[in-house]
Amino acid sequence: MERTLILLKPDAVQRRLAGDLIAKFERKGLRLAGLKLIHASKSLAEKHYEVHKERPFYGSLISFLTSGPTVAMVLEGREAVTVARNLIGATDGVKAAPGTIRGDYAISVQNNLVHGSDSAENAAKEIALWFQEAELVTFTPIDTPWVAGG
Ligand code: DAT
Ligand code: MG
Repeated sequence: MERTLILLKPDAVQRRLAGDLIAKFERKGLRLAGLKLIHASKSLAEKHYEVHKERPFYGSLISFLTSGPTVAMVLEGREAVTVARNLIGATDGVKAAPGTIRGDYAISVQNNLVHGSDSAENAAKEIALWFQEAELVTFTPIDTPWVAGG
């Protein structure tokens, strides 16, 4: 089973979409392993987006991620990274396919509501950045045989 880090970024919380977006991931069959509301510090945001440090939009991206509370989640399931990225859609809301979160709710590139880890390796790093080990819970939902199949 794989884990991924999902952030419902400040635009999602401000627009009161957090509940709807959590539901989309749950409905697909991913299970929550961690969940909290957190107002990211500058240092946390900078570490999270460190890979984009040299990009022209980096400053604006950090201001955005620190502008209000974020819902941080760890989701678990079969190929959780790929499953979540497919649900989230392309980076630019204009290009994201209808049916995806960004395709249905976003028209911006920066204010695109959700972050999802792009590999299992980056997921492990990002989870360690946003969560303490003690904040993560592993359990087996009772419908697992029905959801995960054979
Ligand atoms: P994603 O969030 O789809 O993984 P990314 O890792 O390439 O996209 O970029 C991280 C975030 O940076 C993205 O969610 C929005 C912002 N961003 C990316 N490209 C941008 C651009 N050309 N202009 C402004 N913001 C951008
Ligand atoms: Mg990315």
